[in-house]
Amino acid sequence: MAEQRERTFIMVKPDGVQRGLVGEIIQRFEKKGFKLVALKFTWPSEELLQNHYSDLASRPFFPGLVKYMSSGPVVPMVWEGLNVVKTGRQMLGATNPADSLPGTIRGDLCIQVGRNIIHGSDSVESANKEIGLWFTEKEVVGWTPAAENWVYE
Ligand code: IDP
Ligand code: MG
Repeated sequence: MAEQRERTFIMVKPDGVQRGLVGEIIQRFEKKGFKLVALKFTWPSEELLQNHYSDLASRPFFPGLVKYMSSGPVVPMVWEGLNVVKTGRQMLGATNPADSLPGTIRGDLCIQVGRNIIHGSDSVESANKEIGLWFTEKEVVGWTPAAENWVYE
């Protein structure tokens, strides 16, 4: 079904990698029932991050954001499933961890907005832009999990 093939771009930021939270974050999306279709470990360039965050270029925190995000390796991923963009954002919690509810990734695992450990696309359009920026078409892998009929009715 087409609606089960919605995709979102999720990325463990450098602080999430440095703090050893990659496994915990992947586990939350796996346990939920979403399907991993792409993943890599990479140290991104400032140029890629300026492009990724181009909507925020005029914001005062933009230079610090690019510096933070390019300070070490990150784990970009693509997850697929029904309403995965919106549900993924709910799983992340509010941008500022001071406002993120307990139970969300940011609510449980971080404290400050400038070290909020994870990125998630805010719309299907952003997801498509971000997936295209971080992955080639070949790197996004279509497959059918054995448990699919136990996740979807
Ligand atoms: P989002 O990551 O929840 O989509 P955006 O508003 O798109 O939030 O901001 C992108 C990222 O920029 C945030 O996740 C955070 O790392 C950083 N950021 C946003 N607002 C601030 C701020 O006021 N100070 C420092 N960093 C910020
Ligand atoms: Mg955003």
